[in-house]
Amino acid sequence: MKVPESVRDIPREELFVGGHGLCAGCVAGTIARHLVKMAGPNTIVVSSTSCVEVSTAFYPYTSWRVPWIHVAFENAAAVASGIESALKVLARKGAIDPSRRINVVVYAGDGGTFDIGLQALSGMLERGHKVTYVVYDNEAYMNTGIQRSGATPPMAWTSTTPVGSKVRGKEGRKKDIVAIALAHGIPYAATANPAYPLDMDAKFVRGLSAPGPSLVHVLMPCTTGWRFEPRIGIKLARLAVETGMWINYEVVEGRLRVTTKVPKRKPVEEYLRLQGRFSHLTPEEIREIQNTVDREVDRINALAGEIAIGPVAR
Ligand SMILES: Cc1ncc(C[n+]2csc(CCOP(=O)(O)OP(=O)(O)O)c2C)c(N)n1
Ligand code: SF4
Repeated sequence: MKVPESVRDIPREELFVGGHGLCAGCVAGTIARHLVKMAGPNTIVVSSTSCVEVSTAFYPYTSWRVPWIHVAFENAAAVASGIESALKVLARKGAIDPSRRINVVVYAGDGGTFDIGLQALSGMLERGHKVTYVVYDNEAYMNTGIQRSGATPPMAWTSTTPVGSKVRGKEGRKKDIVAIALAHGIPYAATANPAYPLDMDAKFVRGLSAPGPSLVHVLMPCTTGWRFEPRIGIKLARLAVETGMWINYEVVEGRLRVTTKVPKRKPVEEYLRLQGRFSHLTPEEIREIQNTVDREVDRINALAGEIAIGPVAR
């Protein structure tokens, strides 16, 4: 597996194909397509119940041209652990060629990862299974009607965080899933963003090549839940990075490196104003979000040991 340096290094073979039922403009399909391109045909994908699960595998059809298994909402990492262990046993018993490399990958939503699947994920990371866990983060439980998850950002509207004069959308912060994963001492964790496909694909390869468990946390703009025009999904993903709402970084053996540097940031308002889920925000509330982002940028810069993300250019 080669870390891609240009678009020419991205394999042409399509292992995730169209004809699925994801919404027009859904970026989850784009991420899945890149993930299996990088992993290649010798890959087993595990997906818990989510938009991707229900939309890409309605019997008797499937978009996956690699072995794929649907599991319950809460246990994708446990099933992936079992598959990885079974492959080891089969190799030891000579039932499969021990030199054959087979990737085990989880592709799951934020609800199935940050919340209900968290204990299965923790067990998998703690036991050290060589599995690459990719979470596509659309910041809510979209498949069942846009309920808030532990990944929903502060003040976002969801169907369970309604907006009124007292409650202003989601209360509290977004869980830091990469920090949670790193607390298990895993060799590789990263954040990625589909507007930067080469960077994202390189992280998939590094995760797959890591000597133990790895986690890649990918931002996934959702036209239906975030309430934006389907054609601007990738534009929004890029704006998330340009405003500092999302920072692309990786942590290899405990060392953090920012992979998409942003010398001058755009104000968060440019990102928020394009999404219906934030349309209720007052200028004061937008300033509050800006302050939170500024603090997070300072924290990541400190961990990176450089000013990788610069100040807001006004
Ligand atoms: C134990 C259990 N509780 C609830 C559900 C209903 N359910 C199915 S998918 C889903 C939401 C999935 O959210 P997420 O993982 O964020 O993926 P997305 O739908 O956003 O792609 C829920 C609540 C379920 N299938 N099993
Ligand atoms: S609801 Fe969102 S995540 Fe689900 S298929 Fe539609 S755009 Fe994709």
